Amino acid sequence: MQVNKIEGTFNVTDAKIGIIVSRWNSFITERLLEGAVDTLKRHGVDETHIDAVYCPGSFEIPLITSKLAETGKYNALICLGVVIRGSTPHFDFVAGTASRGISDVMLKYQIPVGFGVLTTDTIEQAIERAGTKAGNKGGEAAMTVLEMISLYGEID
Ligand code: DLZ
Repeated sequence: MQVNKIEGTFNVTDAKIGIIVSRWNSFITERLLEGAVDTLKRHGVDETHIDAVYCPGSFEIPLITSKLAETGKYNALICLGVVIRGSTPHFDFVAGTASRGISDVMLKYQIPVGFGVLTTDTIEQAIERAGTKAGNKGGEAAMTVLEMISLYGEID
């Protein structure tokens, strides 16, 4: 194929990253944070260039993400939370507000935002996605923002 291929790399070592961490289900969100930070460090991001900002629950993630984006200090943001259907009667409101709000911030401020908010039926499924048998979604969100920072820089 003769197309001009434009794609990102994972080589953005000078990046400054803000991570928004929901304290609800914190024993899981802390594992997501470890996964995200570990992935960023493995790809050369200096730990001192990573800020972790804690908010009460996933419902509050969009507001804090928006505030951090507004500062202009970060190359990318990563949102980490856990919303469990079985234990959250208003699952759809919390999960829907978080996902819609996060994507709104991404588009409004033109900044890559990694979506590391788990939405699961059970707590076991959440644990599986936070560093046990289904990988670590915090780490995956970190990989995504590294690629997106690079890709975004390729497009003028
Ligand atoms: C209230 C609540 C409930 C029941 N469940 C969750 C959840 O599973 N995951 C989560 O991140 N947050 C939950 N919250 C808290 C809300 O996100 C929010 O912090 C409160 O409703 C206060 O605005």
